[in-house]
Amino acid sequence: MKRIYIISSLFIGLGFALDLQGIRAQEAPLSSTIVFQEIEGLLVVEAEYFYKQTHDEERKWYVTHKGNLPKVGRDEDAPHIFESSNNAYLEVLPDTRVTHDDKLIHGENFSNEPGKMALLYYKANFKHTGRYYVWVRAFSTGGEDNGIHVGLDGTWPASGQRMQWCEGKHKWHWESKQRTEAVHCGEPWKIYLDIETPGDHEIMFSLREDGFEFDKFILTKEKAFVPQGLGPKVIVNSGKLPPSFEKVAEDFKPKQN
Ligand SMILES: [Ca+2]
Ligand SMILES: [Ca+2]
Ligand SMILES: [Ca+2]
Repeated sequence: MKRIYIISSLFIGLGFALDLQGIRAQEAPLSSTIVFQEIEGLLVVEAEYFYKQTHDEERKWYVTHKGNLPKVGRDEDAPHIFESSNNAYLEVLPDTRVTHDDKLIHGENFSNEPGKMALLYYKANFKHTGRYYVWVRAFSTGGEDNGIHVGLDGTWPASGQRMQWCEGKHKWHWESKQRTEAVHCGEPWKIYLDIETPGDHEIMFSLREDGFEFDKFILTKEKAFVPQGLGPKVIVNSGKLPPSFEKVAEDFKPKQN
């Protein structure tokens, strides 16, 4: 009897400690088996369906949806589940550089170099080769949560570095611009990946600024295409797309505890 008591209190204590540290939110990838499918020059992927994450010691991507609200250190803005595609998104946390006054620490809350911190991996199958422009749907509330890098098959080409958002603050917003010396807010048609062979490829993203909120991305061969609203529908090649997450109202606030 005593042993049962000790074991059960151990579990309760452990559960409490895990919850306090927000480890509950560090869930495994929602699906490790999905391969997304490019159709007619368009690939559409929900950010939350990455299959792997690495280099996550300093910063890590957390899935946010109604049933999973990560608490992992500093994060000053409210969840933005409302009007996110699939009612879920990723945020790279903690977010210790919120404004320009917070210290910029390379390798901790910022990485101008791609492929160094908080790497996300997605599997995709392509029927068509060529140049694909990358668009990402992001939610930015400040000037220090609006940059990311994109890569392909273990490489980080110059055309995938420093994706930048300036417009569309405080709402989900599609963008495809590269921050350059000349234009800090980013230049269009400079963010692209060249798919040289048909078949399976790996699309990757890595941290540039902490607190970045990442809903969905597309790759499109059509230069003039601008995704609107929630963006096009996701198509999978293999694996099963889980059911959508629960919708929330515009005034949704997490419970205080
Ligand atoms: Ca945040
Ligand atoms: Ca930040
Ligand atoms: Ca999403």
